[in-house]
Amino acid sequence: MARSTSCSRWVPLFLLFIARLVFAAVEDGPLVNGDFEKVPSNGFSGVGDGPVSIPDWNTNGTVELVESGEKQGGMILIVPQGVHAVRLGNDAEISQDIKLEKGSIYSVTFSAARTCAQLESLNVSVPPASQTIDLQTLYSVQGWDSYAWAFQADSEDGHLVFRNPGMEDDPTCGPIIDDIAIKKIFTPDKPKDNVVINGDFEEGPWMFKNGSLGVLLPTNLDEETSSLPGWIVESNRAVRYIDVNHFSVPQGKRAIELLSGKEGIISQMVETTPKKEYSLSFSLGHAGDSCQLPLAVMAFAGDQAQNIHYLPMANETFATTNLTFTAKAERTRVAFYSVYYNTRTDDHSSLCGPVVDDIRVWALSGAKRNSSGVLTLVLVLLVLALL
Ligand SMILES: *[C@@H]1O[C@H](CO)[C@@H](O)[C@H](O)[C@H]1NC(C)=O
Ligand SMILES: *[C@@H]1O[C@H](CO)[C@@H](O)[C@H](O)[C@H]1NC(C)=O
Ligand SMILES: *[C@@H]1O[C@H](CO)[C@@H](O)[C@H](O)[C@H]1NC(C)=O
Ligand SMILES: *[C@@H]1O[C@H](CO)[C@@H](O)[C@H](O)[C@H]1NC(C)=O
Ligand SMILES: *[C@@H]1O[C@H](CO)[C@@H](O)[C@H](O)[C@H]1NC(C)=O
Ligand SMILES: *[C@@H]1O[C@H](CO)[C@@H](O)[C@H](O)[C@H]1NC(C)=O
Ligand SMILES: [Ca+2]
Repeated sequence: MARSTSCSRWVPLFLLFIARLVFAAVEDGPLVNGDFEKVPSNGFSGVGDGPVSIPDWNTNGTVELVESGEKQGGMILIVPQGVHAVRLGNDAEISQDIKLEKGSIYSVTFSAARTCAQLESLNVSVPPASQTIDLQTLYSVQGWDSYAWAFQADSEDGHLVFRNPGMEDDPTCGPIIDDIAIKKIFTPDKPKDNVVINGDFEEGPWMFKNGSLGVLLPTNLDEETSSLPGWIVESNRAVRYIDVNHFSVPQGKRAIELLSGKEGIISQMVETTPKKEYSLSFSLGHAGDSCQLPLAVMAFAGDQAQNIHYLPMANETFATTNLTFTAKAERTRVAFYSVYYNTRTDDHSSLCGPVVDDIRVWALSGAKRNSSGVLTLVLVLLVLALL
């Protein structure tokens, strides 16, 4: 009797364990065969001769595995990492099922290269969410870049799809994709004495340890569904998320490098009290990527806009700047863009720019004095009432 009771107590636990096994959401990091290096059933030998089946991926349309060094029409194909990558022909797609936590925000990181010199783009989706990422702008001279796209999981059963929406005359054109990873994004709590969320940029998309180009964050106007929690990229060009392993970062492990002048804007609406005076402070520096000087940002806080130059100093890679503003509303826009359109001194074509990090906004003590004044008044009134 006692035996069966203890047994029946264990059964639900066991079922729960099984359920957890079955519904275990995808882990942060590379997707299964996300680098396309897994050997197909008939080997890599057929690579270059047209469509092959790709382990762990579903395909539709002309999907090819390509090999680094492979030539096509006199052009050497670019493989971002390792030896193999995948190319999507006209209207072709690859997809993979992923288990998700319903309601959570995820960010997908992937590398992409365009092949023929024309408009190329990629439609990345986890239906019903989707975004078309424009591959027209080459941000780095290597010919490929990493991008991040965020979505909110609509159900536990996600279906990640990369589709080439293009319809080119030359069907061998079409983007190359490689190194696909995913990360569940969490929004950090609002810090004390600072109304900026994720102002240190430590929370963001998956980055490969050896991904030396950083990760581009394309336009994203939805602050609820952002690879960079708290922030939106409100311009039509991307900004670059950089890490301390490959770039100079002012604070912690990660920061933002602003690219493309006015065409790369990050912003956040922060909570403020109207008429209160605030200070905005941030670190401004260089990424250590031989970016052509001068470096400067335009910083906005409410109706204040200030052009701030980075002055290279002996052995520092950044300087801390602050400006004060008076809030006009309960939400104040804080935004940054690069004043100049910078490129690297070594190749004169890779885009680069100033680095911003450690962004803080806090109410100045003057305003606190005002509230303590109110407190004193209340105390005086209380004392008077008691008398
Ligand atoms: C492949 O794509 C075509 C055109 O988009 C579509 O009609 C077809 O249903 C797809 N096939 C599969 C197996 O998804
Ligand atoms: C991208 O793909 C999704 C899912 O297939 C589709 O719903 C969406 O309309 C596509 N977007 C564009 C711009 O083609
Ligand atoms: C990057 O790391 C992956 C996995 O850790 C490895 O397979 C790949 O060869 C590395 N690439 C470079 C360029 O170091
Ligand atoms: C910067 O310079 C100062 C004085 O010249 C020196 O004490 C300090 O160690 C240097 N810091 C770094 C990071 O090199
Ligand atoms: C703001 O910067 C000025 C000099 O740039 C400095 O004197 C001042 O202490 C700073 N204020 C705060 C609150 O950091
Ligand atoms: C303090 O309050 C007074 C009256 O409400 C206002 O005029 C003043 O601007 C406030 N000072 C600050 C620093 O907000
Ligand atoms: Ca940081």
